[in-house]
Amino acid sequence: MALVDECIFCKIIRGEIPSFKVWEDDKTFAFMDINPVAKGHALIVPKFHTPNIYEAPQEWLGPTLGAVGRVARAVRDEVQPDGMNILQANDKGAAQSVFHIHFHVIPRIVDDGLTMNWDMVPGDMDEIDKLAEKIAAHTASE
Ligand code: DGP
Repeated sequence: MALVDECIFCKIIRGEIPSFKVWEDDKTFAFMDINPVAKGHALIVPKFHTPNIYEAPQEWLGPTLGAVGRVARAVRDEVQPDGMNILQANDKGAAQSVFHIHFHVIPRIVDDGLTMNWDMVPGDMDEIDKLAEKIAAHTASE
């Protein structure tokens, strides 16, 4: 594992900051976004600190995308949305706010009006906690 001290997602991976974890293996970690843009919004990160897609080593991207698929299927099964976007932002022009590469799993509903950028509004933590448990059960049973 190659994590750094000052990164918020590295702290989450190390368990220094709490998170609603839905998946973890030796190379990847997934947790609910605490500012969800949709019910079931989750984040998947490698256990390797790298800021973006340009710098991410290939050997970390493969396992991370594998975990993205696993979590996406789990969120789909639990939330049953009309569709799903996988989003990954690079640099400020793309509204990246945390500089540890991460993939958003964003469930979509027809005509939900979501756009590529969104306001950071904290979700209902009890609701996120309960949903995380259900999604984690799906990811574990794959
Ligand atoms: P981006 O803008 O693509 O860099 O997305 C960063 C996301 O990370 C954003 O949707 C909010 C989320 N986020 C920021 N801080 C925390 C945190 O401490 N915990 C969790 N679970 N999510 C966070």
